[in-house]
Amino acid sequence: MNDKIVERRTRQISTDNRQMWGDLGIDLEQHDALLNALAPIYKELYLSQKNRPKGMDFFDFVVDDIHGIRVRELRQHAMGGGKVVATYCVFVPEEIVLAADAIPVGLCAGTQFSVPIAEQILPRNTCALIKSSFGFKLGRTCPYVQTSHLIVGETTCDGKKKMFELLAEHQPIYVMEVPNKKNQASRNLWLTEVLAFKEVVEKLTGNKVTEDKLARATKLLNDRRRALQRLYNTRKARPVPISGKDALVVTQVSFYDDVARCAQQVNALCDEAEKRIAAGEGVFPPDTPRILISGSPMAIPNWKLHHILETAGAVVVCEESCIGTRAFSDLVPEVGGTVEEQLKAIAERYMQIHCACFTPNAERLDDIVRLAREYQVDGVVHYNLQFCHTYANEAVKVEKALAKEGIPLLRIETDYSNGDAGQLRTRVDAFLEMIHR
Ligand code: BJ8
Repeated sequence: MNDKIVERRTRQISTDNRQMWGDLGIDLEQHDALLNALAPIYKELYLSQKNRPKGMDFFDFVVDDIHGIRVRELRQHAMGGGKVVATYCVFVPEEIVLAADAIPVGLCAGTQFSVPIAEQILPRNTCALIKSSFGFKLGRTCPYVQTSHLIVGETTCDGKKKMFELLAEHQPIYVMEVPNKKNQASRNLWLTEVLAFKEVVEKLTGNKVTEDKLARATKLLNDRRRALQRLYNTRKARPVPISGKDALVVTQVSFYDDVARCAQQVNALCDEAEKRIAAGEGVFPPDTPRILISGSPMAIPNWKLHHILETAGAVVVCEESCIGTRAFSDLVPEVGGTVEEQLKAIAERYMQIHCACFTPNAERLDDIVRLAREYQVDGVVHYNLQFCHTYANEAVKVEKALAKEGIPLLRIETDYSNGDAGQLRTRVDAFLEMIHR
């Protein structure tokens, strides 16, 4: 399997995909370098794991072919007159995009590769997620960005919203205003934003968002959320049937794969994981220290912390993150009714996302404590991207909330580079030793 993947990568780079990437305006030389770097990392971090569920084959294939088939699908959709709408945040209501027959695709970038080019323009003391996203556009190395007709930004944090102003010089951008509070006035503002977004998407696509289409899109996205909820539930078992690294990549893939196909594949993986649980089988011994990671999202291919933890003798059993529980814990009520009634239900659901950009944000603290209990964790690692001030400041409250419950916490602040991997490993080792005592 491992060698086949590397072989396939080489073949793809040299054949038909290059034509497509060239047509999309991709910088082929840089792009080759990116893909050539990714394949051995995946092989080392992922394919070397023991006793992986067979259902991971699909996700291995999707990552192996990360800029291939899925981009081709989006392109075919575009060539048939369809639109592709790219997003950077779980606040953008994908129901509306799908209901207008457009395809939503999550763009959040998780690689150091695109950071240096972004630093030619953005301040270096900007979070890696913002720099990586911006660098992909500037360097023309992401076919998903190149395929999209509209990028939807949001006003969640200052770094992002100012980056979107710069990104708008390169690609059409629409920015949704996400409020900072959760009172009634903020909820009204958000509903107005959701209604306005529907108009924008209808104008872009030339398609009306109807009651039936919106209800169908809601069900489709809920099905994917239900599948991911089911997967995360299997991680509550002891021994755990799937590694944290594998669960993380499944969630990462769900941001850009076809919604229905992804739900189906996640459910197939869950069938297998549940059988493992029934048979008492797991990927790590039952007494392996169990870790909840909480904090900034880990966009693909950001696997650094999971890898360090899982090669240091722990297992990650849950991510309280937007590439984790915040993405799928809440369903949109499938209430039906008029378009306005459905949009109201959609707006309400999105306001339940407890991003650190909100103040106050006590619900996130409650979530972290609840998840720590539900997943029976031995410790929490608070993951903070450097220069992300919202999560860094909120970590103080997370620390207090966990201390009150007697749950050990390790606070990590890092970026996408590997420069601090040794130091992180030392801190993780010390944390795990402390948990063991
Ligand atoms: S809802 S977490 S996906 S904004 S890490 S860019 S906050 S400086 S990613 Fe996020 Fe939406 Fe919130 Fe979720 Fe800014 Fe912080 Fe960087 Fe961040």
